[in-house]
Amino acid sequence: MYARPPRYVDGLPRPDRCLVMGVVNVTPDSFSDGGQYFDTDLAVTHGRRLVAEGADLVDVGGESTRPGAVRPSLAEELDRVVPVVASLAAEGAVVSVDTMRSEVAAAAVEAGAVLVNDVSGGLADPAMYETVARLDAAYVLMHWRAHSVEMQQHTEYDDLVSDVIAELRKQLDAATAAGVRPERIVVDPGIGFSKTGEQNWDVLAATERLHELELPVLIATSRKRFLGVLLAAEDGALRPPQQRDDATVATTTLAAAAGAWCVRTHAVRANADAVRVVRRWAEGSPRG
Ligand code: PMM
Repeated sequence: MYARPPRYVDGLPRPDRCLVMGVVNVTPDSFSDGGQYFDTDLAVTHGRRLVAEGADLVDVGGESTRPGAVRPSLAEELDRVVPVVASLAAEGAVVSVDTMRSEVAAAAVEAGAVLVNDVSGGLADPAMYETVARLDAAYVLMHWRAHSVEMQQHTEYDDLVSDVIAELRKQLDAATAAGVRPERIVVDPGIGFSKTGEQNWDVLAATERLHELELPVLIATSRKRFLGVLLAAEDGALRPPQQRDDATVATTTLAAAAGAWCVRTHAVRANADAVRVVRRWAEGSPRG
């Protein structure tokens, strides 16, 4: 049994249970919602609904990171993300920005975001760590090896979980050397990023080992392909993304029980219920 990591991140909600981050993808090609929210007003309405359903944070992203995705330009990403962040933050939502670009991170924080969720963990943009340090924003640092077009060509590991932890540690050292405060950092093993379906399960099974890093852990499995493979039909057809939500609740429950600080999900309500069940279960009965 590993020690529990810190439960709190400076400046973010502290509900004494696993947090739920709701996903607001402002992209035309997101694999999991078919680009349904590629419009500022629709995205804001969706974010509002996620908050009403119990999201502790809403994660606004303008770049699809599904395998094979092509990057939008900086201007396009700014156009997609900043108005949505500004509207939701103005309404009191706790907003994170899902970006690998320091310019987008800075504009989003100026518009009211409090957390920079960088799936590249600082590796895609050499200015990211300095920017996050200057903004003094909270920062999700994810395990990452390459952009989406080629990430599935980088799935070689000597010892999967040890390598993921060692690579995260290297990214962390660089982030803190650039001035990011450790109290502001969350780590994420990057489910689906430079990992095969089987490797995703191996990383999830080792969630507690991530506590070696002594930082809060975020786990994002929602609607991902490896769930579609697990639940494939007899003819081999993958379970479609929109029908992976029940399985996502199961991974949320297990991640929360393994000490995750936060889960990132598309369908919020059921996951918000699940993390409350996990907290109550862990409390046990007063009789002990
Ligand atoms: N996965 C996606 C997007 N953002 N952020 C974090 N921290 N961790 C993830 O695993 C992650 C992420 C891809 O999923 P989506 O396209 O459904 O948003």
